[in-house]
Amino acid sequence: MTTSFLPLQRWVDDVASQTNPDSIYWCTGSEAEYEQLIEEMQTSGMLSALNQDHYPNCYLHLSDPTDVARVEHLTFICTQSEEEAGPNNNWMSPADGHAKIDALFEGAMRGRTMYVIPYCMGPIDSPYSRCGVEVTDSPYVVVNMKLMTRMGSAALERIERDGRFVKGQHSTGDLDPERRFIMHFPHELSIKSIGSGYGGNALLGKKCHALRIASVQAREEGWLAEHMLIMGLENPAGETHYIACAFPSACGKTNLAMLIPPDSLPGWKIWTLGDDIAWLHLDDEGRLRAINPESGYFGVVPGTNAHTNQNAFDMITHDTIFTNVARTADNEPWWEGKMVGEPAFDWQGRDFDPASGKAAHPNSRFTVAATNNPSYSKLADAPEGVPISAIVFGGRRARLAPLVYEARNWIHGVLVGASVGSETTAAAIGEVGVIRRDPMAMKPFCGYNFADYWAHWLSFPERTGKLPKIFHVNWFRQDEDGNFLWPGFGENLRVLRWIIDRCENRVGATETPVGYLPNDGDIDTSDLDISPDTMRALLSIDVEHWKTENKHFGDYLEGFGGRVPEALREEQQRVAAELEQSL
Ligand code: OXD
Ligand code: MN
Repeated sequence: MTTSFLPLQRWVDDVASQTNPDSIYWCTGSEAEYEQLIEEMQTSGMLSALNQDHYPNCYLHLSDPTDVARVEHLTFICTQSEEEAGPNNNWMSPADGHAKIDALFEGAMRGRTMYVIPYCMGPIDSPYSRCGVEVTDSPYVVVNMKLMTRMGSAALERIERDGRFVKGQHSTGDLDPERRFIMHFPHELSIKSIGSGYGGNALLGKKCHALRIASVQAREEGWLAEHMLIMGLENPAGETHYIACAFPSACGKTNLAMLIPPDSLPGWKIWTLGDDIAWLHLDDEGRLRAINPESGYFGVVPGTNAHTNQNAFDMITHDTIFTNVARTADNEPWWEGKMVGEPAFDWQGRDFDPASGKAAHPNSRFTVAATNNPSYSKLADAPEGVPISAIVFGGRRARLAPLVYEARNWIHGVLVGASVGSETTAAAIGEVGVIRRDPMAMKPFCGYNFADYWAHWLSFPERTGKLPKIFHVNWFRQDEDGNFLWPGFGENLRVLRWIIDRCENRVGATETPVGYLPNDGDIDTSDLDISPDTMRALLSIDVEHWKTENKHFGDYLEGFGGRVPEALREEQQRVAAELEQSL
């Protein structure tokens, strides 16, 4: 297969003459192709089969030990002016970016096959979907892209029809962290990534295209590309509400998206549309609708068990690619928090020795098609997406944020989203457990200046009066001894239920300077071992702490200079003044 679409053919030829692969293979996306690649990778040692009796069609890939997470310090946005990329991004000029990375691509695919992967982010027949083509020398990338996106012939046909696509050029290079870069050229609709085979750096449809490049396109075209899960909540009367939730990496988005209702909430059902990315558009009636551009999950494995996420636990027992997990003596995948079995070999393939650290890498992953998920919603394939009733922000905050609160209006909601902060996790290289600011959970993923991004968010009320309400949740609040106050997981549905009740005006709330809080008793705690005092602690606001936080956020805004939208500054100052008065 090649293409009749000349700009694509020319680009593929150009990449080939720069990188010198031994051969070029155009991916069709067929099952036979997937099986063939899996076979070849087992022969080359890139994959090994796991216990096929208990984990049919499951395979393990162990990556280079220096290549286990996204590398934000090596990720660049290349635009003419540095201001356009903003203080939230690493910047390089397009000329410098191309020159630096092109030198590394010279001859990089020698001795390898170059795979051409046409893919479509979103349902093939959706007007909201966008296509791309990734060329890569990694068969691991091809099989992951097959699980994560709609890739192959149908995507190529759409590209030939649309006449446009995002160009993604990837090579694992020599995996030397000194020669690793992920560069984005938003105005050329292109991405170049070299030196890493790891998920977010190498599966270019995901963070690079569906967030960094798409966020720029979304601003130009009037929509939003967000780091959000999409889920449907069906109540016992059969009404379904859809919500989109943004949390920083590894804060439980996958678990929330697949939540299993607790026994105490009979008749409720949860439907998963996506666990990581949402593209949000206004429809003809002015309602915000969401599609998930992906069609699979690249989830964090450690901590997945029958209690935390039964759906994920079941879904990864077949047709799954594991990366950097440990293995048991009978060749089953194993990870910390699995609760069954024990490790015999660690994530580097060595005999497991607790003295050498964890058995599975903390950022080990599963890649699996979304249709494997028992709570998969067929509407994930609906070209028109689903209407969104609420947007929910959240983070890991031991002390500050209450279990849930509602923003007063859209502008306040933008402030709530912009001030999201969270303790860092293993999803990116760097220190774990320190608080970092992660506006809208997009710090690593917004392809342009945050100040312009907030202005874009703030422009939505000019276009419609039907925007969803905005909320903030915190499942991670702790007491003085570091114990979590809220049980989390399935019980989070109790909080989501309050959110839906607020959207339907079925329940009141208490107004505070930081937003609306649930009234005593409005979050159903029946059958939960949680005292009224603990509930009060979970919903309390420490005014002094909030004043400090608000001030820090004001200082943070200063870093964006005169570009910060006035409405956002005013909102931050309004909250500051009200906190002052509330003493
Ligand atoms: C992810 C991330 O992999 O956010 O989804 O790091
Ligand atoms: Mn993510």
